[in-house]
Amino acid sequence: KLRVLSGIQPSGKLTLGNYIGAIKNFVELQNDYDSFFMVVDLHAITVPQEPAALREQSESVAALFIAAGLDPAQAAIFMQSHVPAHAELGWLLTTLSYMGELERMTQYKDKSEGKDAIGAGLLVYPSLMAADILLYNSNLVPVGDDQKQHLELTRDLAGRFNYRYGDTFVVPEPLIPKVGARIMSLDDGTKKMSKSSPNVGSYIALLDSPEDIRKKISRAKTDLGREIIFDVQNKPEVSNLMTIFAQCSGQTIEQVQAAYDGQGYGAFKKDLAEVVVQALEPLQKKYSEIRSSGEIQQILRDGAERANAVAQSTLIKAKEAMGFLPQV
Ligand code: AQP
Repeated sequence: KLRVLSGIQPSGKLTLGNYIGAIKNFVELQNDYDSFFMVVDLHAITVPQEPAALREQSESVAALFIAAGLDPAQAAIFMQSHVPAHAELGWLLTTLSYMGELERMTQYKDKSEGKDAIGAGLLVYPSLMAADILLYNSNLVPVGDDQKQHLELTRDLAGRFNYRYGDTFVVPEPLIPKVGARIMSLDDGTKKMSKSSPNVGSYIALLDSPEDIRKKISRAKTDLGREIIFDVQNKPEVSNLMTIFAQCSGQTIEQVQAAYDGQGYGAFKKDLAEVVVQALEPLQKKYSEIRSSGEIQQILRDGAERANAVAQSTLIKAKEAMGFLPQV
Protein backbone atom coordinates (compact mmCIF):
# COMPACT_ATOMS: atom_id res chain seq x y z
CA LYS A 1 0.00 0.00 0.00
CA LEU A 2 1.22 3.49 -0.78
CA ARG A 3 1.54 5.80 2.19
CA VAL A 4 -0.19 9.12 2.86
CA LEU A 5 0.69 11.65 5.54
CA SER A 6 -0.51 15.11 6.44
CA GLY A 7 -0.93 17.38 9.44
CA ILE A 8 -2.79 20.38 10.78
CA GLN A 9 -1.50 22.98 13.24
CA PRO A 10 -3.41 23.50 16.48
CA SER A 11 -2.84 27.24 16.07
CA GLY A 12 -6.48 28.30 16.33
CA LYS A 13 -9.96 27.05 15.56
CA LEU A 14 -10.03 24.93 12.42
CA THR A 15 -11.79 26.61 9.53
CA LEU A 16 -13.84 25.58 6.57
CA GLY A 17 -10.63 26.17 4.56
CA ASN A 18 -8.78 23.52 6.57
CA TYR A 19 -11.73 21.16 6.10
CA ILE A 20 -12.26 21.63 2.35
CA GLY A 21 -8.58 21.97 1.46
CA ALA A 22 -7.30 19.19 3.68
CA ILE A 23 -9.36 17.09 6.13
CA LYS A 24 -12.15 16.20 3.69
CA ASN A 25 -9.51 14.66 1.45
CA PHE A 26 -7.81 12.79 4.32
CA VAL A 27 -11.10 10.99 4.88
CA GLU A 28 -11.32 9.93 1.25
CA LEU A 29 -7.75 8.63 1.20
CA GLN A 30 -7.73 6.57 4.39
CA ASN A 31 -9.30 3.47 2.84
CA ASP A 32 -6.86 3.17 -0.02
CA TYR A 33 -3.61 4.22 1.61
CA ASP A 34 -1.57 3.43 4.67
CA SER A 35 -2.46 6.68 6.43
CA PHE A 36 -0.81 8.90 9.05
CA PHE A 37 -2.55 12.11 10.15
CA MET A 38 -1.13 14.25 12.89
CA VAL A 39 -1.71 17.38 14.89
CA VAL A 40 1.47 19.37 14.28
CA ASP A 41 1.91 21.05 17.65
CA LEU A 42 5.65 21.59 17.15
CA HIS A 43 4.77 23.76 14.14
CA ALA A 44 2.13 25.71 16.06
CA ILE A 45 4.78 27.09 18.46
CA THR A 46 6.59 28.89 15.64
CA VAL A 47 4.28 31.73 16.71
CA PRO A 48 3.61 32.32 20.43
CA GLN A 49 0.90 30.06 21.91
CA GLU A 50 -0.66 30.33 25.33
CA PRO A 51 -0.09 26.89 27.01
CA ALA A 52 -3.71 26.31 28.09
CA ALA A 53 -4.99 27.30 24.65
CA LEU A 54 -2.45 25.07 22.91
CA ARG A 55 -3.54 22.11 25.01
CA GLU A 56 -7.22 22.70 24.31
CA GLN A 57 -6.74 23.31 20.58
CA SER A 58 -4.55 20.22 20.23
CA GLU A 59 -7.21 17.95 21.65
CA SER A 60 -9.85 19.78 19.66
CA VAL A 61 -8.05 19.22 16.35
CA ALA A 62 -7.60 15.52 17.10
CA ALA A 63 -11.32 15.23 17.94
CA LEU A 64 -12.23 17.10 14.75
CA PHE A 65 -10.21 14.61 12.70
CA ILE A 66 -12.39 11.85 14.04
CA ALA A 67 -15.60 13.88 13.88
CA ALA A 68 -14.87 14.56 10.20
CA GLY A 69 -14.67 10.85 9.52
CA LEU A 70 -11.10 9.69 10.11
CA ASP A 71 -11.17 6.19 11.51
CA PRO A 72 -8.48 5.42 14.10
CA ALA A 73 -8.73 1.74 13.16
CA GLN A 74 -7.47 2.66 9.69
CA ALA A 75 -5.38 5.81 10.04
CA ALA A 76 -2.80 6.51 12.71
CA ILE A 77 -3.91 9.74 14.41
CA PHE A 78 -1.29 11.29 16.66
CA MET A 79 0.39 14.37 18.11
CA GLN A 80 3.63 15.34 16.41
CA SER A 81 5.26 16.04 19.79
CA HIS A 82 4.55 12.45 20.89
CA VAL A 83 7.00 11.23 18.26
CA PRO A 84 10.44 12.62 19.18
CA ALA A 85 11.94 11.66 15.79
CA HIS A 86 10.23 14.71 14.20
CA ALA A 87 12.26 17.26 16.17
CA GLU A 88 15.43 15.23 15.68
CA LEU A 89 15.20 14.73 11.92
CA GLY A 90 13.97 18.34 11.70
CA TRP A 91 17.33 19.47 13.07
CA LEU A 92 19.29 17.21 10.72
CA LEU A 93 17.41 18.62 7.74
CA THR A 94 17.81 22.20 8.99
CA THR A 95 21.55 21.73 8.63
CA LEU A 96 20.97 20.74 5.00
CA SER A 97 18.78 23.78 4.24
CA TYR A 98 19.97 27.10 2.84
CA MET A 99 18.98 30.48 4.28
CA GLY A 100 18.09 31.69 0.80
CA GLU A 101 15.57 28.96 0.09
CA LEU A 102 13.99 29.30 3.55
CA GLU A 103 13.71 33.08 3.23
CA ARG A 104 11.95 32.70 -0.11
CA MET A 105 8.97 30.84 1.39
CA THR A 106 5.75 32.86 1.11
CA GLN A 107 4.45 31.68 4.48
CA TYR A 108 7.65 32.93 6.15
CA LYS A 109 7.35 36.27 4.39
CA ASP A 110 3.66 36.63 5.29
CA LYS A 111 4.07 35.65 8.92
CA SER A 112 7.19 37.74 9.53
CA GLU A 113 5.97 40.82 7.71
CA GLY A 114 6.09 43.99 9.78
CA LYS A 115 7.57 42.25 12.85
CA ASP A 116 10.77 43.56 14.49
CA ALA A 117 11.48 40.29 16.25
CA ILE A 118 11.00 37.30 13.97
CA GLY A 119 11.12 33.90 15.66
CA ALA A 120 13.77 31.62 14.14
CA GLY A 121 11.20 28.80 14.17
CA LEU A 122 9.20 30.57 11.47
CA LEU A 123 12.22 30.40 9.19
CA VAL A 124 13.08 26.74 9.77
CA TYR A 125 9.44 25.59 9.73
CA PRO A 126 9.82 23.97 6.27
CA SER A 127 12.73 21.75 7.32
CA LEU A 128 10.65 20.40 10.21
CA MET A 129 7.79 19.86 7.77
CA ALA A 130 10.16 17.99 5.48
CA ALA A 131 11.11 15.76 8.43
CA ASP A 132 7.42 15.09 9.16
CA ILE A 133 6.91 13.80 5.66
CA LEU A 134 10.19 11.99 5.05
CA LEU A 135 10.12 10.06 8.33
CA TYR A 136 7.17 8.04 7.03
CA ASN A 137 8.48 7.53 3.49
CA SER A 138 5.22 9.17 2.45
CA ASN A 139 4.33 8.83 -1.21
CA LEU A 140 1.51 11.37 -1.17
CA VAL A 141 0.88 14.47 0.91
CA PRO A 142 -2.66 15.87 0.68
CA VAL A 143 -2.50 19.63 1.33
CA GLY A 144 -4.13 22.88 0.30
CA ASP A 145 -2.53 25.05 -2.32
CA ASP A 146 -0.73 27.25 0.27
CA GLN A 147 1.53 24.33 1.20
CA LYS A 148 2.69 23.59 -2.34
CA GLN A 149 5.89 25.61 -1.96
CA HIS A 150 6.83 23.82 1.28
CA LEU A 151 6.24 20.48 -0.43
CA GLU A 152 8.56 21.51 -3.23
CA LEU A 153 11.26 22.27 -0.64
CA THR A 154 10.67 18.88 1.00
CA ARG A 155 11.29 17.24 -2.37
CA ASP A 156 14.49 19.27 -2.79
CA LEU A 157 15.75 18.32 0.68
CA ALA A 158 14.95 14.64 0.11
CA GLY A 159 16.83 14.73 -3.18
CA ARG A 160 19.78 16.60 -1.63
CA PHE A 161 20.01 14.11 1.24
CA ASN A 162 19.79 11.10 -1.07
CA TYR A 163 22.45 12.57 -3.36
CA ARG A 164 24.89 13.32 -0.54
CA TYR A 165 24.36 10.33 1.71
CA GLY A 166 22.83 7.65 -0.49
CA ASP A 167 19.26 6.66 -1.17
CA THR A 168 17.40 7.06 2.12
CA PHE A 169 14.13 8.95 1.60
CA VAL A 170 11.15 8.56 -0.69
CA VAL A 171 10.62 11.79 -2.67
CA PRO A 172 6.93 12.62 -2.00
CA GLU A 173 4.26 14.03 -4.33
CA PRO A 174 1.79 16.71 -3.23
CA LEU A 175 -1.91 15.96 -3.67
CA ILE A 176 -3.78 19.22 -4.09
CA PRO A 177 -7.56 19.17 -4.67
CA LYS A 178 -8.84 20.55 -8.00
CA VAL A 179 -11.65 22.51 -6.37
CA GLY A 180 -11.34 24.14 -2.95
CA ALA A 181 -7.54 24.05 -2.68
CA ARG A 182 -7.62 27.67 -1.57
CA ILE A 183 -10.69 28.89 0.25
CA MET A 184 -10.47 32.63 0.58
CA SER A 185 -11.15 34.92 3.49
CA LEU A 186 -14.74 36.21 3.87
CA ASP A 187 -13.57 39.80 4.14
CA ASP A 188 -11.03 39.75 1.32
CA GLY A 189 -11.26 37.48 -1.71
CA THR A 190 -7.55 37.83 -2.43
CA LYS A 191 -6.36 36.44 0.94
CA LYS A 192 -6.73 32.84 2.05
CA MET A 193 -9.07 31.95 4.88
CA SER A 194 -6.84 31.50 7.91
CA LYS A 195 -7.49 30.16 11.39
CA SER A 196 -5.01 32.56 12.97
CA SER A 197 -6.64 35.67 11.52
CA PRO A 198 -7.44 38.23 14.24
CA ASN A 199 -10.75 38.96 12.50
CA VAL A 200 -13.14 36.14 13.44
CA GLY A 201 -15.54 37.34 10.75
CA SER A 202 -13.01 36.43 8.07
CA TYR A 203 -13.40 32.68 8.59
CA ILE A 204 -16.01 30.08 9.36
CA ALA A 205 -14.79 27.84 12.15
CA LEU A 206 -15.92 24.22 11.97
CA LEU A 207 -17.39 24.59 15.45
CA ASP A 208 -19.19 27.92 14.85
CA SER A 209 -22.85 27.93 15.92
CA PRO A 210 -25.54 28.11 13.20
CA GLU A 211 -26.28 31.72 14.23
CA ASP A 212 -22.62 32.71 13.85
CA ILE A 213 -22.39 30.99 10.47
CA ARG A 214 -25.50 32.83 9.23
CA LYS A 215 -24.18 36.14 10.52
CA LYS A 216 -20.71 35.68 9.02
CA ILE A 217 -22.07 34.67 5.62
CA SER A 218 -24.56 37.50 5.48
CA ARG A 219 -21.73 39.94 6.26
CA ALA A 220 -19.26 38.32 3.85
CA LYS A 221 -17.84 40.75 1.33
CA THR A 222 -19.31 40.47 -2.17
CA ASP A 223 -18.11 41.94 -5.43
CA LEU A 224 -19.79 44.72 -7.32
CA GLY A 225 -22.68 43.73 -9.55
CA ARG A 226 -25.30 41.20 -8.58
CA GLU A 227 -24.79 38.13 -10.78
CA ILE A 228 -23.79 34.79 -9.33
CA ILE A 229 -21.01 34.02 -11.79
CA PHE A 230 -17.83 32.02 -11.23
CA ASP A 231 -15.04 34.34 -12.31
CA VAL A 232 -12.04 34.28 -9.98
CA GLN A 233 -10.30 37.20 -11.70
CA ASN A 234 -13.16 39.66 -11.69
CA LYS A 235 -15.40 38.28 -8.96
CA PRO A 236 -13.09 36.67 -6.39
CA GLU A 237 -15.47 37.01 -3.44
CA VAL A 238 -18.55 35.57 -5.15
CA SER A 239 -16.46 32.81 -6.75
CA ASN A 240 -15.16 31.86 -3.32
CA LEU A 241 -18.68 31.65 -1.89
CA MET A 242 -19.69 29.50 -4.87
CA THR A 243 -16.77 27.15 -4.20
CA ILE A 244 -17.87 26.82 -0.58
CA PHE A 245 -21.45 26.17 -1.73
CA ALA A 246 -20.33 23.48 -4.17
CA GLN A 247 -18.03 21.78 -1.65
CA CYS A 248 -20.59 21.76 1.15
CA SER A 249 -23.52 20.61 -1.01
CA GLY A 250 -21.70 18.08 -3.18
CA GLN A 251 -22.64 19.98 -6.35
CA THR A 252 -20.37 21.21 -9.11
CA ILE A 253 -19.66 24.92 -9.60
CA GLU A 254 -21.65 24.75 -12.86
CA GLN A 255 -24.69 23.38 -11.05
CA VAL A 256 -24.49 26.14 -8.45
CA GLN A 257 -24.15 28.79 -11.14
CA ALA A 258 -27.13 27.40 -13.08
CA ALA A 259 -29.29 27.21 -9.95
CA TYR A 260 -28.73 30.90 -9.14
CA ASP A 261 -28.94 32.25 -12.65
CA GLY A 262 -30.81 35.55 -12.51
CA GLN A 263 -30.94 35.67 -8.70
CA GLY A 264 -29.15 38.22 -6.52
CA TYR A 265 -26.60 37.89 -3.74
CA GLY A 266 -29.24 37.99 -0.98
CA ALA A 267 -31.01 34.76 -1.90
CA PHE A 268 -27.74 33.02 -2.67
CA LYS A 269 -26.14 33.93 0.66
CA LYS A 270 -29.21 32.84 2.58
CA ASP A 271 -29.13 29.39 0.94
CA LEU A 272 -25.36 29.18 1.32
CA ALA A 273 -25.64 29.71 5.07
CA GLU A 274 -28.10 26.80 5.32
CA VAL A 275 -25.91 24.56 3.18
CA VAL A 276 -22.90 25.23 5.43
CA VAL A 277 -24.92 24.81 8.65
CA GLN A 278 -26.24 21.47 7.38
CA ALA A 279 -22.85 20.25 6.23
CA LEU A 280 -21.32 21.00 9.64
CA GLU A 281 -24.17 19.72 11.79
CA PRO A 282 -23.20 16.00 11.82
CA LEU A 283 -19.54 16.87 12.35
CA GLN A 284 -20.37 19.12 15.30
CA LYS A 285 -22.61 16.48 16.85
CA LYS A 286 -19.95 13.79 16.56
CA TYR A 287 -17.35 16.22 17.91
CA SER A 288 -19.25 16.75 21.17
CA GLU A 289 -19.73 13.00 21.55
CA ILE A 290 -16.02 12.32 21.13
CA ARG A 291 -14.92 15.10 23.47
CA SER A 292 -17.24 13.91 26.21
CA SER A 293 -16.40 10.22 25.73
CA GLY A 294 -12.77 10.75 26.74
CA GLU A 295 -11.58 8.29 24.08
CA ILE A 296 -9.17 10.74 22.44
CA GLN A 297 -6.30 9.93 24.79
CA GLN A 298 -6.34 6.25 23.91
CA ILE A 299 -6.62 7.01 20.18
CA LEU A 300 -3.60 9.33 20.39
CA ARG A 301 -1.62 6.78 22.39
CA ASP A 302 -2.24 4.07 19.79
CA GLY A 303 -1.52 6.49 16.93
CA ALA A 304 1.79 7.60 18.47
CA GLU A 305 2.83 4.00 18.97
CA ARG A 306 2.26 3.18 15.31
CA ALA A 307 3.91 6.40 14.19
CA ASN A 308 6.94 5.96 16.45
CA ALA A 309 7.68 2.51 15.07
CA VAL A 310 7.94 3.81 11.50
CA ALA A 311 9.57 7.16 12.31
CA GLN A 312 12.25 5.74 14.59
CA SER A 313 13.45 3.24 12.02
CA THR A 314 13.74 5.92 9.29
CA LEU A 315 15.57 8.23 11.69
CA ILE A 316 18.13 5.55 12.53
CA LYS A 317 18.77 4.96 8.82
CA ALA A 318 19.19 8.67 8.15
CA LYS A 319 21.60 9.13 11.08
CA GLU A 320 23.72 6.19 10.01
CA ALA A 321 23.81 7.48 6.44
CA MET A 322 25.05 10.86 7.72
CA GLY A 323 27.85 9.27 9.71
CA PHE A 324 26.57 9.40 13.27
CA LEU A 325 28.13 6.70 15.39
CA PRO A 326 25.47 3.99 15.87
CA GLN A 327 24.30 3.42 19.43
CA VAL A 328 25.02 -0.20 20.36
N1 AQP B 1 -7.87 28.70 3.07
C1 AQP B 1 -7.54 27.44 2.83
N2 AQP B 1 -8.05 26.78 1.78
C2 AQP B 1 -7.73 25.49 1.52
N3 AQP B 1 -6.87 24.79 2.30
C3 AQP B 1 -6.32 25.40 3.37
N4 AQP B 1 -5.47 25.01 4.33
C4 AQP B 1 -5.25 26.01 5.18
N5 AQP B 1 -5.95 27.09 4.81
C5 AQP B 1 -6.62 26.75 3.69
C6 AQP B 1 -4.90 23.67 4.41
O1 AQP B 1 -5.15 23.17 5.71
C7 AQP B 1 -4.07 22.35 6.12
C8 AQP B 1 -3.63 22.72 7.49
O2 AQP B 1 -2.98 23.91 7.52
P1 AQP B 1 -2.01 24.26 8.71
O3 AQP B 1 -2.69 24.06 10.00
O4 AQP B 1 -0.71 23.59 8.54
O5 AQP B 1 -1.77 25.78 8.55
P2 AQP B 1 -1.89 26.74 7.37
O6 AQP B 1 -1.72 26.07 6.06
O7 AQP B 1 -0.96 27.86 7.66
O8 AQP B 1 -3.41 27.13 7.56
P3 AQP B 1 -4.08 28.26 8.39
O9 AQP B 1 -5.48 27.87 8.67
O10 AQP B 1 -3.89 29.56 7.68
O11 AQP B 1 -3.31 28.27 9.75
P4 AQP B 1 -2.46 29.41 10.41
O12 AQP B 1 -3.36 30.59 10.39
O13 AQP B 1 -2.14 28.92 11.77
O14 AQP B 1 -1.24 29.60 9.57
C9 AQP B 1 -2.98 22.48 5.06
O15 AQP B 1 -3.04 21.35 4.21
C10 AQP B 1 -3.38 23.71 4.31
O16 AQP B 1 -2.94 23.69 2.98
